[in-house]
Amino acid sequence: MNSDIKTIIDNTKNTDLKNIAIKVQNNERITENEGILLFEKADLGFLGALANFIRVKKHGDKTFFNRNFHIEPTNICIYNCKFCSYVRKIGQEGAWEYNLEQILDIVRSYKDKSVTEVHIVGGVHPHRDLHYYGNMIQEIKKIIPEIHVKAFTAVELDFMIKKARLSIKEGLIKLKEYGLDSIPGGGAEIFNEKIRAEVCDEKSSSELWLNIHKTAHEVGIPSNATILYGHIETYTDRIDHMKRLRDLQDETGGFNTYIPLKFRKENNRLSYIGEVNTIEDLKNYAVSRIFLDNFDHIKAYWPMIGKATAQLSLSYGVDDIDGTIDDSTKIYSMAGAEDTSPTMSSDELVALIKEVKRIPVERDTVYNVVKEYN
Ligand code: V47
Ligand code: SF4
Repeated sequence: MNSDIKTIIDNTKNTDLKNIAIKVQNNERITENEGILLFEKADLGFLGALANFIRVKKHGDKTFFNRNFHIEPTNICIYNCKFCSYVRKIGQEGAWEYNLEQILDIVRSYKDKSVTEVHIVGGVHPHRDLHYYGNMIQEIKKIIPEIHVKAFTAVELDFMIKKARLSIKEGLIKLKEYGLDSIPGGGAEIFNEKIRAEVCDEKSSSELWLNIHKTAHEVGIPSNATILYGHIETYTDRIDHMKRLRDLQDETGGFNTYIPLKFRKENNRLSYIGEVNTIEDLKNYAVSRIFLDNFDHIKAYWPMIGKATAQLSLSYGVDDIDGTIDDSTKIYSMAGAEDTSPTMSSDELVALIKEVKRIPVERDTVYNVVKEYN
C-alpha cells in the first residue's frame, strides 16, 4: 500500500525531492533534471506514492484491458537489431512468413470471439510493400468489419512507404484508406542517437520515428509509444526519450499510451548485459507516470514482465495491462519473456485486476469503455 502524497511531502527530508512531490501534488510538470533525480535518488515508496497519486487522479481505481489478438506476419527482416531474438533472413532456419490465406485463417478463427482489436507487427520483409499490407487490411475487415486494425511499427511503415515511392503523409493517408486505424508503439527503442547506433544502427532514425508518428497524428491516425529499457541506456537517456515524446504529445495529442518494454536477454547479441530486476521495472513505470503528464495511459505489457509484476505495476502508475493477446508473440517468447505462450481470457484478466483491488474496465483501442466490471 502506498503512502498518500501529503505524508510523503511531510516526511521527505531531501529538499529537491520534496519540491518534486509538491509539484506533483499541484499538478505541475517536472523538468528533465527532476526526472533524472527521481531515477537516481528517490526510493520506491516515494515513487509509488507520487505515481499512484497521478494514476488515481486520472483514472481512480480503473484498470483497462482489451480483447485483442496478435499477428506476426513474418520474422524475416532486413535489419539486425542487437536486442532482437527472432529476426531471420530469407531461407534461414527458423524463418517464417505467413501468406495472405494463412493470415486470414488466423483472423477467421477470431470471428466469433468478440475481439475489438488486431495488433499486427513483424519484421521488415524486403519483398512486401504498402499495397500488399493494405490489401491484407482490407481482407481482414471483410472477415471482421468492425475490428480495429492497429498495425506496423514506424520502422515497418518507413520501409513500405519508401518502397511505394510515396511521402510519409501520402503513404499514411493511403494506408488509412485501406483501413489502418492506429499505429503501435514499437520501433522507438531508445532515441538517444549514440545508444541507438550501438543497439540498432541500421533501423529508422529517432527523428524519422517521431516524424512518422507526428504525421500519423496529423492525418488522424492515433498511435502508441514505447521505450526499450534496461540494456545499455542511462537514466538520462530514458528521460531524454520521454522528453521527446512529451514534446510531440504537446504538439499533436495523438498518443494513446506509453508502453515501457523491458529488455529481455535470451538468444540475442546483448545477452551478456543481463536484465534489470523488478525494482527497476517498478521505478521505471513510476517515473514514466510522473514525467509524462500529458499521456493519459501507462501500459504494462504483461506477457513481457509476467502477471505478478503487472499486478504490482498497478500501484506504480500503470493503469492498463493490455489485452487477452491469445497468440504466440514470438518476438518476446524468443527473447525470454515471462510468459512463453501469452494468453489470458478476459475472465482471468478481470480476476488478476480484482485481486489487487482495482476495477477492471474493458476498453477498445482508443479507450472507449466497452464494459466495466464493478
Ligand atoms: O520495437 C524486440 C521490442 C518491439 C526485444 O503499441 C524487445 O500496444 C524486449 O511494438 N526484449 C515491438 N523487447 C513490440 C511492439 C508493441 C508491444 C506491445 C504493445 C504495443 C502497442 C507495441 O518489441 C520492438 C522492440 O522494442 N523488442 N526485442 C527484447 N529482446
Ligand atoms: Fe527487425 Fe524489428 Fe527485429 Fe529490429 S527488432 S531486427 S526491426 S524485427
